[in-house]
Amino acid sequence: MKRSLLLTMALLLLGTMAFANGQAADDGKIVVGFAQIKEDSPWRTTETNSVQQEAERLGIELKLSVTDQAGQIAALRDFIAQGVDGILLAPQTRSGWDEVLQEAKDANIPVVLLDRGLDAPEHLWAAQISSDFAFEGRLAGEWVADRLQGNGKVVELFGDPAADPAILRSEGFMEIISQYPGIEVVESKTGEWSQDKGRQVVEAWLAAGVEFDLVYAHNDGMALGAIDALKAAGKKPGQEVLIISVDAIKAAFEAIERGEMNATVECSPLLGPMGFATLMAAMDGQAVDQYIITPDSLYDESNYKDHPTGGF
Ligand code: GYE
Repeated sequence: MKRSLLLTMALLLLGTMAFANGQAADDGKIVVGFAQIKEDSPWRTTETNSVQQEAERLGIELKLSVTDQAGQIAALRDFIAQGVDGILLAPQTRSGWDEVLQEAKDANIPVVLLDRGLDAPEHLWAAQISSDFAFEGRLAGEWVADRLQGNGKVVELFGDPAADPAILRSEGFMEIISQYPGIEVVESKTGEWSQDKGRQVVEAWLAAGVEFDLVYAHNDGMALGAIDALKAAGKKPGQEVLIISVDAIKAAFEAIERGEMNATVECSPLLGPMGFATLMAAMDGQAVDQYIITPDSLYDESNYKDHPTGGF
């Protein structure tokens, strides 16, 4: 009797310890939460797949949440309450993260940022794995200056004015374009990273009689929307109006092949392997680089066939 009571107590104590230790009384599997952004963008689906595939390959249990930023903050709190071992976060916008990141830090759960940066202090997150968005913007700017020979009207389809890659892609682009007084950005508006929204914005510009020689879109999805709008208005995208964007998804390469689009700056969504390698090192207490930058190149009509996978 006494012995079995002792045993029960010992088992209960062990169970509590295991829970407090973040293993959530599971079978010892590593558990990782991924707070992904809900967005109408094929790029993002490819990134989610990359994370899921790598979790599967490593035998890690992945808790996936796909929401807007308010939902992402709630998901992070949920992951913390469940005692996950680590967190991957694709922050929708730059601001609003300090409090929840502090909560993760207090719970000893490392957070690795995937594909976007944020403006919370660096000690609150372990690493950021992304492209260099200002560099992408500069690559686009140089291509535009060259193709327009220093003269022309540009419209800009902005990602999300509060999102890190959109802000930096615009800044990098303007850094180059501002050196060319003959190039004017006549309109700039958000297409919310979405093909459908991008189409609507360009339709409205065309309806209002805005004239432009080139569309610079912060992602391929919005560029494809611009192509839809131009075609519907009887214009020839890729010829009468040049189209350049960022991401290098397969559909953009197909549009270049059809002659409807001119260029796209690569931005890899295949961040699963590096994301988990970094997160697991951080979980292990190892020092990791705070910024891990994936290299990008520009693809246009002249070299798109050289891309190793024909787009993402
Ligand atoms: O370019 C875009 C997506 O954060 C780098 O977000 C990412 C961007 C990507 O919606 O297509």
